[in-house]
Amino acid sequence: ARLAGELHDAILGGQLRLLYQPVYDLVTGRMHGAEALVRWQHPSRGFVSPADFIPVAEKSGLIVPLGAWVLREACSQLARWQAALGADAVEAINVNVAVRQLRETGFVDEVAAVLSDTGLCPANLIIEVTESSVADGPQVTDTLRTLHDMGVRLALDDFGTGQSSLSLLRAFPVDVLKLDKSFVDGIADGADRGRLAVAAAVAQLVEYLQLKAVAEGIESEAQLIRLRDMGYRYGQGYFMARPLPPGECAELMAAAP
Ligand code: G
Ligand code: G
Ligand code: MN
Ligand code: NA
Repeated sequence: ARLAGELHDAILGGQLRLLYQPVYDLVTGRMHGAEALVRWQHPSRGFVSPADFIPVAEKSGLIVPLGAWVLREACSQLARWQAALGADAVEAINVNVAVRQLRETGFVDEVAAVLSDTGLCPANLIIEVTESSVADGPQVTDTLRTLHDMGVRLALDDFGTGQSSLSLLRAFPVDVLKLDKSFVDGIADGADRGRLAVAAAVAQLVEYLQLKAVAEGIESEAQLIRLRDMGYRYGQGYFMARPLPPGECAELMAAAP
């Protein structure tokens, strides 16, 4: 409760920051986009990890104003990058959206307003949702369909870890599958045939369904090569880049091949 109160002040008081982790095209080596990841610089507690405060924000409902701030700030940042470096320098911004936000009746209007205010094309925005939020119910499914029909792209985050991955793909207009890091770990040593099989099956599924595949949490060149050979066109991970402040991210964009 204490943390929730402080989080409320943090949202209003400008203690939140966004870092951006590049998403690379593994074939061309170009930066395709970046995922916005929120950070909280607390005045006395110091750095508070999103792994600690996002669950608090979800429980208290503060995720709604917090998420609204993240969405607007991330889209504004992409618009600034495109204005400074050209629209070809970076195509997409990935924003994590919690199920509580998707349940709000005003969410679609909020997205439309942010796109209009920032001048972004809907396809520039990739909304990341988890499998459990997609399975929340008809209202959330409706919201996701409306966003997809507007041209906003939808990514299923942490893919492969949920319960009902395959049936979800038929019920919901997904554009991007993000293979969870747990399947990427150890993929180059062939440590675990089960995880390897999931990674390969997801790559095939993406090809059949004509989606985009992003492999998350790539930490070595051997993993990158293995995943690219499996058919993963896009990847993210510490091997390429950590989550970065916007200026450092822009330097990597400007230095693109
Ligand atoms: O950046 P890091 O790996 O520490 O993030 C930890 C968790 O917090 C991840 O599950 C990530 O998806 C989540 N997260 C980070 N930023 C946001 C955000 O802006 N909104 C939501 N809903 N989750 C976020
Ligand atoms: O749940 P979601 O996939 O949105 O969370 C992404 C989280 O993974 C972020 O907290 C980010 O900091 C973290 N992350 C990104 N790349 C790597 C990586 O290569 N290794 C590890 N350990 N974590 C990563
Ligand atoms: Mn994510
Ligand atoms: Na993930």
